[in-house]
Amino acid sequence: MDETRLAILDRLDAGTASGPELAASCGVTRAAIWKHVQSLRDAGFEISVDDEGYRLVETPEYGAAAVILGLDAPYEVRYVERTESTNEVARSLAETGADEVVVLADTQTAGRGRLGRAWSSASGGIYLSVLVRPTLPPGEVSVLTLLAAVAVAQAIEERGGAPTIKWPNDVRLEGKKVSGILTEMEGEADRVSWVIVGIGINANVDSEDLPPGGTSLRSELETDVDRASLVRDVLERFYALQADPRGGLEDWRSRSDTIGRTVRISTHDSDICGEAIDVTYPGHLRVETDSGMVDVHTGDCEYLR
Ligand code: BT5
Repeated sequence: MDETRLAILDRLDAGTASGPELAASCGVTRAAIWKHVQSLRDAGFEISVDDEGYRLVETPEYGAAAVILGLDAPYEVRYVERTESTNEVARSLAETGADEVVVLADTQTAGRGRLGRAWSSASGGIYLSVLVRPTLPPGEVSVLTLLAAVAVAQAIEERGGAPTIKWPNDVRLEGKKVSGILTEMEGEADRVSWVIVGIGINANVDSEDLPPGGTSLRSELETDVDRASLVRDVLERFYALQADPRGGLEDWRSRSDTIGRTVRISTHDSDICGEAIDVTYPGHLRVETDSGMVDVHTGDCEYLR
């Protein structure tokens, strides 16, 4: 959002302010303030004006403006009410050279899971894709999936839930999937060009409308969540966790419901069965099998016990 508009919102968030006061603090004319206030109204902010000045009456419930207000991470946020897949929108932005952009949607018409699977994306959920250009080597990009899962889990904890994480990408409540992550990347053998971390969270949707094994925050917390605040929280945590990915892995381990389980991991060419012992950097599952220790890079994990 335009810097002046953000400054006006910040100031009005603290209380009523007169036109001259806003003009002085933003370094623009009163006429310019008036124009910015009109644009903010167009973006969904209800701003009243009387003898004392401008007053912020209501902020939009959801969308870019609602998320960006008070966001403590350097992302640009773009909102589309409805799109095929936020990962696809982010991909087109990546191709134009964009960086640190978040694409957010209220609903997706062709939401994607891994390996071409579908992601159910009813209105009321959270569907976002973070486009980043990390300095990580390509082989370490998978850690971003784990950090995103930690960010989502921590944000749910903040709202009273007790989530666990199933390797590699499921955040669960009561053993049911409440969030999934799809990380896509482009680069060369030794250099990452861009990474898109797509995060779906079943927020204010009914669990009956989800595929079997899924649940929602509405169903588990028995209340609707403020989606804008939840998105902000996830983005801030995801950004902060990237400063210390190995430390983030520790946060992942402490929430894991995979470590210690007997698992079957289906990879593209084989099934690996054994006991999940640990997750090692950048996110490989270490499995003790009958024929020795195996570090699995990716696959679908099924709990046998
Ligand atoms: C995932 O795949 O869990 C990754 C989901 C990523 C979704 C986000 S939304 C924003 C961004 N844009 C996109 O288009 N995608 C990303 P996977 O591990 O393959 O799990 C997919 C499986 O989970 C499906 O085959 C279903 O069984 C189940 N599933 C589908 N939709 C679900 C939902 N909303 N909640 C819980 N489970 C679901």
